[in-house]
Amino acid sequence: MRVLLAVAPPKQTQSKMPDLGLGYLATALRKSGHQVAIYQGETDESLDRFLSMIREFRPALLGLKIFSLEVVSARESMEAVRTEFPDMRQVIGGPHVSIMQIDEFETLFPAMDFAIRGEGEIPLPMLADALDNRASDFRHIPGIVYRHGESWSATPPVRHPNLDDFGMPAWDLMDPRKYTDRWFFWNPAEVGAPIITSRGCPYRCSFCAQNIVGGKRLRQRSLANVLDELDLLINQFGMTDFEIMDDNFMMNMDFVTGFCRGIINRGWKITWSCGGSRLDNLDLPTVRLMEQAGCTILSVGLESGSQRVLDYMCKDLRLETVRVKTAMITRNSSIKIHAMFILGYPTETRQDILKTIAFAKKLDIFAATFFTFLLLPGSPEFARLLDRGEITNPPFRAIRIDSHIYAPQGMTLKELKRLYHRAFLSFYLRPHVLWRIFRATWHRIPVILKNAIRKWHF
Ligand code: B12
Ligand code: SF4
Repeated sequence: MRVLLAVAPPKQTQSKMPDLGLGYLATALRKSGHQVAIYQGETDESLDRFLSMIREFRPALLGLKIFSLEVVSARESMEAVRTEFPDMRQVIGGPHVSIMQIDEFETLFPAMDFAIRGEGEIPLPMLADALDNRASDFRHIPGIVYRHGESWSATPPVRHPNLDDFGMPAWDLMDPRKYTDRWFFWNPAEVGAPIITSRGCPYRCSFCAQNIVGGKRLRQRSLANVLDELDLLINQFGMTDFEIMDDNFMMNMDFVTGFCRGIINRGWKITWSCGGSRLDNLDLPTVRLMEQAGCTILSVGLESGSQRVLDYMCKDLRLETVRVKTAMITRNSSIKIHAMFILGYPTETRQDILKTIAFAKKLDIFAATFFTFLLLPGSPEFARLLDRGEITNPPFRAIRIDSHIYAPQGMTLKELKRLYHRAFLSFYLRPHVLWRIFRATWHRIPVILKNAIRKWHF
């Protein structure tokens, strides 16, 4: 059967890189003999363009990936598809779908036929096979939500223990050379490919929904399997830069050292950055090895400069550890640290936020990004606020990647926004910081401008 896997044309957010989840699903579907295309809308792409892609490819099944930020655009796209192609079956999946309760499906996504919660590599091909065979019983498919008479039924999701069995994402369907809008804008490489070496994370940070999506147990791909994927991306697509998208790449240090040695031993002249990592386990010899293997950027969630708030977040992190590890990396290597902080977390006071800003400025780091707490379902904190009656339904229409929608009790949104702007301005408007950012980015200015003009134009 022909299956189109897509992220609905996002009006709010942007997919800046090939979507690994869709790539893995495409591989799984192909293994079962299905024909697959991937459509990844960008902010500048409209519903019309999405519909014309569907007209052209004529899928029998449309699979949509939904983040909480994209609930509204996904619903609108699904309704438009239902109107124009009433016979096309629609299945939804992805982070938001994985955390939905069964009674929410009908109201949030009335145009859907099926949903799959959790990992889709096993259930999605089973669903496509069942539809090919005109089956009407879906009980054998794990993680599926399907209509059963007048109501919806669901089966429990699965997490497959051996990630190597999934093979590699279908790179031929999402050529990484076409994605020039880098996540780290100061990244020296013009293009790069994301890879994910593990799924799951045993930590329990209260703002994070990953435990529900990837699970609490770390599942690691084998080193050979990961290095084979790098080999393919280097030799078939000419990639020389990679973004590791694991939740927590530094969890299994044996894997990290094996990964670095694998790169060095093969003589690959590549660079790579790490999208999510904790620094707790990192020591100096490993930092040096990582630098030698091409690591350029480490992005770390430091979240707060107040130990009380870190503890409230269940971050399991000491401020002293952060100071020591960031200094160790910056003083002994060329690896740039990008730190992420959350401002306006529940229970936070103005003093806590000021502590975070001061802490960020004192650290030995290259860049910082400040977010205000984004109310996204799936995290323990979201559930806690609902329980306490502090929030009601998620304000999906209001949520944007850069929106400020929640302020802790005792603080107004206006005040929080002021502190947010102050955080950025006081961090970046320092001569030595401006100079080092300029030095790292000047050669990318044409690409940054080109991307900005393209977005502004649409
Ligand atoms: C890499 C990553 C990113 C990347 C790339 C995102 C992308 N295009 O996939 C970037 C950096 C762009 C990003 C951005 C953001 N992310 Co992010 N991201 C991740 C991360 C760490 C890994 C994603 C990944 O590759 N997983 C591995 C693949 C294999 O899994 P997957 O993509 O989820 O796909 C599987 C299933 O979901 C399912 N599936 C997926 N799609 C479909 C479709 C169908 C039809 C079916 C049947 C099944 C199915 O099957 C797939 C294969 O198993 C996850 C954490 C996690 N472990 O999932 C957070 C995560 C997905 N991100 C999250 C968030 C909050 C964000 C941001 C809002 C952060 C921010 N404030 O900027 C933005 C918004 C993104 C957006 N478009 O809206 C949350 C999502 C919470 C939610 N309720 O939606 C997560 C869960 C982490 C968290 N903190 O809780 N992210
Ligand atoms: S924020 Fe990072 S360390 Fe914490 S639970 Fe989520 S993935 Fe794990």
